[in-house]
Amino acid sequence: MPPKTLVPRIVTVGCAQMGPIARAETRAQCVERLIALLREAAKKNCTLVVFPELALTTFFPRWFMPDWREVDQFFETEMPNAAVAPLFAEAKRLKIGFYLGYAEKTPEGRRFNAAILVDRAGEIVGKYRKIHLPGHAENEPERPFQHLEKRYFEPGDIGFPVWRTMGGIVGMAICNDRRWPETYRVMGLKGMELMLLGYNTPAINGWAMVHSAPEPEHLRQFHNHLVMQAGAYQNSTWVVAAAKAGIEEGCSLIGGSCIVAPTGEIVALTRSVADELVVADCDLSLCTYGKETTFAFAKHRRIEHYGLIASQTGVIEPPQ
Ligand code: CDT
Repeated sequence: MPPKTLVPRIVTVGCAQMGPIARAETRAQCVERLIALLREAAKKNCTLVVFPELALTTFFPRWFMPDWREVDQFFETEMPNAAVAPLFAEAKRLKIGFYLGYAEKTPEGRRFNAAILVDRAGEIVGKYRKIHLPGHAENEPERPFQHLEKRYFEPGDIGFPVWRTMGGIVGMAICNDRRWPETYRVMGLKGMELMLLGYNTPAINGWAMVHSAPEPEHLRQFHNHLVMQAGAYQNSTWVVAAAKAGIEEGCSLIGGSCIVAPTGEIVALTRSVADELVVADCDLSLCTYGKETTFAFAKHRRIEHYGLIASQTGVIEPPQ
């Protein structure tokens, strides 16, 4: 039998890292920066651009704010809204789809760390709400800075959907989600070919500082890439991850935004901790090899032994 030829399915994706956003920076200023990245992406023939987590504001969970009215200034109550309308309009004009992370407050007053997927016609085709919220819920003044995502957001309530759009099967995740193999596997089981993700990762772990167990900065970057390369390989999917990077309000955020191929190899990587676009021609047909061989789930998974993963949260050690 002659070998089957895989027909290339190329999506040219831009990974749009942002440098720091100051607390005083307005939505309009952020949107101007996003539009500049989008225009650069258009010149490089991108049809899809990934922006960071919470791309419209500074990473506000670093501060304890007892007044919820102050907190709410960082949230969007509708999407799109007047502030982001120019981004939607420019993306539609350029026929570029995009992923955008932002803080969402629902009409019922619920708060989520969210991302939307907008197609090349400017329509919102998907929404994701961050499931794995890191950090803590109470003020911990001994830390050099707070990480209060557990205070300001509820865990996402819409699971890990995927969408058939822009030529492939696309999933979304946000920052800490990338550290959990379950994130990739749930979407991998839905045939995901392209995972889009934004992140804000402090270069130091506040808890580690307090507990005299500082984690060297190079390990923060190593783990950033390690988890995404593993997730991409083990699920034979592309992963596109855009950071917010640099010194933001005195807090250093790692860069290292990247595009990872289904082989687990990084094929594009930012060099700066500023606004920077990197691009890759992501051939979605390259997902087929892993999905039909080593990670042909239907052939090789042994779910009769995996029950614990979805029935037990923490560790239960065997008796002494
Ligand atoms: N934004 C976000 O999820 N950041 C976390 C920081 C973990 S350290 C408390 C991350 O996983 O990168």
